[in-house]
Amino acid sequence: MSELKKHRMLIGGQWIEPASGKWFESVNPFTAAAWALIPRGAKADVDRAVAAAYAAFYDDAWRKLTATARGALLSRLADLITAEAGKLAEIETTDNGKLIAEMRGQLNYIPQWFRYYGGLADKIEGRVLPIDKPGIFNFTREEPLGVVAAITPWNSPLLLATWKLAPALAAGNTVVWKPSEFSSVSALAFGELFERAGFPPGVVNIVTGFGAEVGEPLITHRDVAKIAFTGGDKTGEHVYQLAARGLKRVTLELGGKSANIVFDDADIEQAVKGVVSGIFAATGQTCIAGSRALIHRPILDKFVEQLLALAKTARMGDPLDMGTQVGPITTRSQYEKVLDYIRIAKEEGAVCRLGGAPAQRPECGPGWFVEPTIFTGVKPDMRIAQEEVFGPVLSIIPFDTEDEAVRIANGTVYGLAAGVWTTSIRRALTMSERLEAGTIWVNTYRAVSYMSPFGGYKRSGIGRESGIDAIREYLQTKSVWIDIAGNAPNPFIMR
Ligand code: TXE
Repeated sequence: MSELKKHRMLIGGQWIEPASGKWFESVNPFTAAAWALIPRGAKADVDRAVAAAYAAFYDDAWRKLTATARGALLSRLADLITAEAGKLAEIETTDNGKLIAEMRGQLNYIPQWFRYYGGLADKIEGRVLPIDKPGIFNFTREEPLGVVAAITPWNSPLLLATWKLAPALAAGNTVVWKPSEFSSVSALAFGELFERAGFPPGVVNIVTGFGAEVGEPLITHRDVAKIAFTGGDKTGEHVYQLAARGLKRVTLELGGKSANIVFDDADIEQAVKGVVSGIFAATGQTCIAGSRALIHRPILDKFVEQLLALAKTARMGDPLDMGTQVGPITTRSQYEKVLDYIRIAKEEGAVCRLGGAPAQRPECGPGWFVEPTIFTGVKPDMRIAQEEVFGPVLSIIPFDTEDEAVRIANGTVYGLAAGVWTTSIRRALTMSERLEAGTIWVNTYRAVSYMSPFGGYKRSGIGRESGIDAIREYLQTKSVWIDIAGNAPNPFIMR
């Protein structure tokens, strides 16, 4: 344990040790061995970080920066991330076991968010309103909120943090970021780049540690104005309740049980690839996992046969190897949760057609691997078809009509995304209207962009990330009234 690197947290521009004097291990999911020591933050560290962020918010070094200069900082940060992308991707893979091929792709793409919101920083405009009161000039200003708490998960650690940090900073807020306890090393390496880009001290602070010890004091801190959270829906509900006590602004990006719907007129080969990518890419550990494949009954047998054939070819193994297609599960508890759901599905009567057990392949070593798993005979109301597994487990559900497909797809508490595979333009449009989800993909799956809004319907979340409008989640509107007539009307009645 003593050979592992002891990391420090970023507070007020200083790299500091935790007040508790305690660290915890971050475990590499491929080797199942500890590889880094993470500072175990607590309330005292949160108080310091929020004080630093609060002071930075009111400090001229940040507040008096022109919006254009603020944008330039974000753009400089984007250049630094580009230069460090390879190194950061390797850290992420070591920390969370996601494929290096995917993490490199994310790291190379992340700078676009900072460039996009950097460009937007000096286009945040108020309006002059043609007010109905004579002698009044009325205009609006769009102002930052103050200190934003960003709480992020382990599955795409830097990408999901970027979705919060880029608009929050472009809008002129300051940030205290609590990364997941399972993926803190990349966050701390990322933190160095803010310093190097020239952000004033205290504008971005990072406190590592656990949800109850760091997350809760952060959410409930009086000087935190807004919470931007990505995680599971149960934690999200708890975060929402805590934030409500302080009447804080909240955006939540939570999980899903997304349906990938294949009609009999679809290009089957493409649809098979789309369904595989929807559930087995990222080992199913993604909020947008297409964990339910809804298949039109006329093509059911043919589709399942082709799907099994492709899924069987998935190469498992070291996530740092560019040729690996399915990596380990990130945490031991998540590994156990996935195996638990496989057991539940079998008990519920679903038929396991592929996988359904821990991987015993030599190339998987001691890591937490679960075989790509496919169930048929799944009924829409089974737990395996209703609850988020967050692993490589696919439920196949047949349907006969468009109405039935819509009913099944919309029949969960979630609404993050849905996929539709069809060559009919009418079907593509009607399904995209009828499906209750924040993102609809037609003849593609798992596409995201800094330009396009992302977020959930129903229990999948509140608010949107990415795209122009997402910056409004980090702004508040002020209405300014100026009397230009110079004659006060009756002071005893409302003007
Ligand atoms: O997530 P948590 P976990 C889903 C997925 C997964 C389940 C549990 O189904 O199996 O959630 O995963 C912080 N106050 N998703 O336990 O708990 C925590 O430290 C404040 C979907 O890893 O939601 C971490 O930084 N913060 C998802 C963050 O919340 C708290 C991504 C997320 O952790 C806290 C991850 C508390 N009381 C999991 N408790 C997605 N939408 O992509 C925890 N945290």
